Amino acid sequence: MNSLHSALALALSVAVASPMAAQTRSPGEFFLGQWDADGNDRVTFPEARERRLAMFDMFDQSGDGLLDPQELAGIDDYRQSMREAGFGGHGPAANVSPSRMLRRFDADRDGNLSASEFEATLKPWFSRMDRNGDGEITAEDFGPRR
Ligand SMILES: [Ca+2]
Ligand SMILES: [Ca+2]
Ligand SMILES: [Ca+2]
Repeated sequence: MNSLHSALALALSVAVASPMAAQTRSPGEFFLGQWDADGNDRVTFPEARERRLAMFDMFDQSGDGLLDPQELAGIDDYRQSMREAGFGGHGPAANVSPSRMLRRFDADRDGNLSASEFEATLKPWFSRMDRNGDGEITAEDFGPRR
């Protein structure tokens, strides 16, 4: 049992346990539940960074400190399973395929994403999620665009 599979199992068990709840919750609640480490209803940049680096470890199955295309595809599968479970595309790299991630973020062009290359994906993602630009992701950043 590796950590990726336990994450998948967790995602699926959550989906089975509460298929309706995911639909009726307020926008962003699931996201905040996942990313808000200290539970103050706001996801700060350091919180997002910490979780993203934990994700890196989770998906680095070979433990060599690099995400190869196959491991990146694991992220894609994970995201897909979350989407099928009704949780939308708020994963680590919503709507970015492994090859696109590599094209965009593989700074040294070795065909793998290192932790620092992976971390570089955080900033554009965070600012996209932080719609009102106050530097934190809160419930206000979800829901209909104004
Ligand atoms: Ca927080
Ligand atoms: Ca690289
Ligand atoms: Ca915000």
